[in-house]
Amino acid sequence: MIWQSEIETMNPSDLQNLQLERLRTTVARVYHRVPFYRKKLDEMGVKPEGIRGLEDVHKLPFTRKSDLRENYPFGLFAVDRKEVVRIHGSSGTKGKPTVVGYTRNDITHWSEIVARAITIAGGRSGDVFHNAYGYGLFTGGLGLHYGAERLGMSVVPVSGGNTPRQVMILEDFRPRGIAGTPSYVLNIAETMEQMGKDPRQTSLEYGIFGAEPWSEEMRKILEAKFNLRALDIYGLSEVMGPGVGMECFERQEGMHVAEDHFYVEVIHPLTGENLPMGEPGELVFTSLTKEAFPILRYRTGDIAFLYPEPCSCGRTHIRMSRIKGRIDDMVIVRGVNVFPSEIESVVMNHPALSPYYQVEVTRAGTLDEIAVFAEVSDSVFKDQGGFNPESDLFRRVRHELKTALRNTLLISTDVTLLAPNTLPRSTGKATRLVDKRHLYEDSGEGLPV
Ligand code: DLL
Repeated sequence: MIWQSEIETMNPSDLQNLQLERLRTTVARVYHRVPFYRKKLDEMGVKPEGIRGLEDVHKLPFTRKSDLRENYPFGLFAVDRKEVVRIHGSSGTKGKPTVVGYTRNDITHWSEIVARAITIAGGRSGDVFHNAYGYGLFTGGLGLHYGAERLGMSVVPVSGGNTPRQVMILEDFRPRGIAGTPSYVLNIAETMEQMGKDPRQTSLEYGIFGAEPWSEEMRKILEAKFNLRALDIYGLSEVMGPGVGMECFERQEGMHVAEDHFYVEVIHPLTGENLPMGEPGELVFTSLTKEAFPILRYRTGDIAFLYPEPCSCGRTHIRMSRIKGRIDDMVIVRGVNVFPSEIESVVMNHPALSPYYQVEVTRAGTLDEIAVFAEVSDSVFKDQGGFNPESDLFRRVRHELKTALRNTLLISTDVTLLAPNTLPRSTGKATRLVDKRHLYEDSGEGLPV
């Protein structure tokens, strides 16, 4: 079955008409059912009837993560709680999670969107599909699961963790496709290597990787290690979950937004103004079909741009670039903006390093400082007969990494090399940035308080 190819190749004016009709329904829905939105729209003098063209989206208020927190848990739901058949939440590293709900129709739509996304990535009905995204409040596991089932795949719901067992299942069930965070799937490859197995010998042909920023260098490493094609999937619980954007197998450059269900904008993160195509800024989404948790102009905090030109794959849905990072993860070092993904590219390009790194941000007085921790590769470690940070080779590698980071990021960083297997391995979203700035805040001395 080819998934809804008419929708994906719809001509742009028909697509815009469909979006407008759905936008009007969504605005009316939130106006009449969600007091939070009614109050906001009234304050701004916007009535649902005032939405006449797609450009009127700019009249609508933004929604922020703090709005979800303030209405925790169910305050932004647009249906009676009894119509909600599923509840998910964001990872919620800071305090309570942000909670979202789905009606039966929402789950049907989401499953179809994900089925389409898996197809875009090269998946087919009948494939065995190894789903290593975490199952639970996180949308990754169940989101991919329902989509894969909808497509008619044999889904293996392994979730994240217990990696040696994952290796056994990969070998025995012979899946064509795998889904998981790129950092966790890399961890599976490393575990296979430690078990004396070659990840290139698995049956995998494509990987659906997302839920965290990952670089082109990480893509090359995953593709080489498993001999598969690695494709980027984007999504967030507040807007739906995985499947909001999906990179196509054919072009592998930019993610097609499921535009029949989501309206995408890119804005300047400080002024809130809309930016032209091609210019990076903060992604903003409005849901067009959701019933339980419709959302207007959600500020994602994710940085990307929209491609102005159509895709050679033939799909007309707009492409967003891969995510450079989250605004919250951006560090400003002596006036230069730095994202961990830029550091990832440099570390992964160095032949003597393994693809594991962590970035620590500290504060000296009023200035932020970055320290990069990276592991040397197994082969370098073995060649040197162990880990001696003062050996000529390790000194040279450290110097080269420092220079490459300075040339790319235009700032100087502290670099520490580590023995293989020192940094924590991820089973879900990797922690790339360890922010210790709060420890330095009130001292005024640049020393931890
Ligand atoms: O991470 C949904 C998801 C599951 C996407 C599985 C893809 C695959 P949340 O836990 O709500 O939802 O986190 C959403 O993760 O705002 C981004 O910052 C980040 N993120 C998601 N996909 C990507 C990606 C899921 N492909 C937050 N590249 C988002 C970079 C991503 N960052």
